[in-house]
Amino acid sequence: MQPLAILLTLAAGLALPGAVAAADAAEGLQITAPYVRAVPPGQPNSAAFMELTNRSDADRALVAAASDAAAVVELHTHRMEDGMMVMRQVAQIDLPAGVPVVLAPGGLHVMLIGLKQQLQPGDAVELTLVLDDGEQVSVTAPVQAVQPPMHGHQHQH
Ligand SMILES: [Cu+2]
Repeated sequence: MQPLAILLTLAAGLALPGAVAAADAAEGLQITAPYVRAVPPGQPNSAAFMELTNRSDADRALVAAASDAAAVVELHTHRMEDGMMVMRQVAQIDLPAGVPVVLAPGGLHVMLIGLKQQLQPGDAVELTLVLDDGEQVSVTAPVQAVQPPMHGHQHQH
């Protein structure tokens, strides 16, 4: 067999089990208790929270998220800067192998910017999580009422 033919055969063999790879990713990343914060009508932004556990043997990272429910979806954290709790975009959320990572109000979250739909309790938001190895994992997050502790406003002293 010519080298090119071997390459093509390999590529065809690798391309086929796409659905299997997606299923592996779903098993590799355990998503517990996902939810999206309900917001009043007219509120442009919200956030999604969940617990992520990387069940694979390799360290992974969440590098992006997407949703049809918002114009822009970003990965955010809160941190203290000059005595103020502020929200900052992060390039990725590390998911070390076997370690639960909590996305919760006041901490890490998936920011939904420019909501395209109302988010009332009983609704649900479809999210796609993108890992650093290119795997995409879909999750359905129910909308729940949450007290907003520090999200969206800053304390000035
Ligand atoms: Cu945010």
